[in-house]
Amino acid sequence: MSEKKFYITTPIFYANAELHLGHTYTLVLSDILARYHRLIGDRTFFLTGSDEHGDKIVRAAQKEGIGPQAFVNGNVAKMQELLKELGISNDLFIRTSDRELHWPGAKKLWHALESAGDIYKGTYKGLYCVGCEAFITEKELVNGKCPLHDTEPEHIEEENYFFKLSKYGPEIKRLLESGELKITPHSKVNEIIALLSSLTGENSLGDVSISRPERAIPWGVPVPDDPTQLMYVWCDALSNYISALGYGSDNEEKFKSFWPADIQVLGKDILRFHALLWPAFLLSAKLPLPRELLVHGFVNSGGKKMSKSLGNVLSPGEFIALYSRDALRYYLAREVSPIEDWDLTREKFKEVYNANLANGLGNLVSRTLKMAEQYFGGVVRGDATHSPSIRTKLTTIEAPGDVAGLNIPYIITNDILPRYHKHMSVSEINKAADVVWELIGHLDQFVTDYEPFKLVKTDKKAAEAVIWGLLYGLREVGQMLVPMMPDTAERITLLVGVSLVGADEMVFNSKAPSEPLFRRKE
Ligand code: ME8
Repeated sequence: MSEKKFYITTPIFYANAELHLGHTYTLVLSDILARYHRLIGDRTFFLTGSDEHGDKIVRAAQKEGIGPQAFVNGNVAKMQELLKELGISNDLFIRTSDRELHWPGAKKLWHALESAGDIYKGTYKGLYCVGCEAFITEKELVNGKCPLHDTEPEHIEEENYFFKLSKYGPEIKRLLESGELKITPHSKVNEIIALLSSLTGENSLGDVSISRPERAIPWGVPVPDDPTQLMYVWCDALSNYISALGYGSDNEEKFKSFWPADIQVLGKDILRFHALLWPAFLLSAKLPLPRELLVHGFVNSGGKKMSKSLGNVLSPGEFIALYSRDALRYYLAREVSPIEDWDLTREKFKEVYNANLANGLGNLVSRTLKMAEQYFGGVVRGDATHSPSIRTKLTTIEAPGDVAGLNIPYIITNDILPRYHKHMSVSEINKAADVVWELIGHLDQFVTDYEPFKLVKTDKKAAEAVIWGLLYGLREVGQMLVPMMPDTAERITLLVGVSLVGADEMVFNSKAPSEPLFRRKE
């Protein structure tokens, strides 16, 4: 068991509508990594939450004819319900409207920037996209509209507090280039450095407005010592990553023990806030920077980024209801690239489900367990592996051992488990999932090669060895699926069952499933 800590965060999602498959991807990806790190014994803290302030929320609430607090409460309840349905194992759900946990942290960060001499008052004149909750330049517009939200920005002229982002440009560039602030995929580093340069034409940035005048509806964290201004929603929102750990609100025990974040997961739409603004705030406040930003691509729908504003969303609930949460988690873990954009269609989902879950995994589990029950009453002994040819085929089954700190006995020989761990440790969850399905493929091949259903009539001992090998492999599959498909992992582990584990013997006490793990969809 390792002594390491692992702090992982997702962005906090705007509480202006229900979460869709895009957000679901971020959540599932992060959850898989959090569960993996718990599995290998890391002291893990997994944070997600909701971003509840800003114009976007106020306007959406007005449209529904209710106050912003009641409005966000309703949406947050739905978000939390979805997290449960997806099996998200977050340790905390932070809400930016939480005055006890979040506000003190946001204010403490503001004070820290102020003490560093990095905040000054000025007039902001320019364009603002409410969809992005961000100022936007003429250069970024496409046909006069924000390309992400397809809406025209608003002209704004107002008095704001500004933050000296320009002061931190060179240091951020150095941190990005040296990898001290790691961005995955690496290609994003160049993109951010190019952006950094383009903003001023040299290697520094302009300054940014970090407050908005209080409006008719005061909805946001008040700027300390100036009640006429509210913190700009990104300044408020980014501080959630530390306020959630008690920064500013308690004795900061948890903050000291978990910060800096090991991985901050986010979509590429908000990379600039996390790779420029957030590091600059932290540098100004003299706090350590996150170790890694893990940036994933977009889930598209009809060729455009799936988004509430564009109205082209697919709901995760639909897939959970029709298939299961593990089927959805499987798809997100294995069938999409964490880096590239991808498009989801209902047809593709069904095809993959039938091929890899109903047929691939589900079929192997049912077949193996039925044979174990039918031929051996479910009790399959390890000493049956004495049959030399089968033993060779399984290759060198070692005694139960310790792989990468996990007390999981390893079958197979080849490098399945080390490769699985290698991919998981660098967040390549789709490649790690491929390794699991590679093992499933080996086990299928094993059935084809040895035909235990025939062998049992001529050499029962040999058939037992084959089935023993299959159960051993399935146990391994179950272990590797713990982070990705927790329900399925538990089910497989229980069905395979082990009653005795010794140095040279492992006796399975298995039972056949009463119904298929994944029912085929026609
Ligand atoms: O930006 N494809 O919140 P948000 C992939 N509150 N991921 C997607 C996606 C898509 N089509 N749509 C959304 C905010 N996401 C701010 C964040 S953090 C301090 C504040 C995911 O509700 C992706 O992770 O718009 C993206 O970065 C995030 O949801 C944006 O969620």
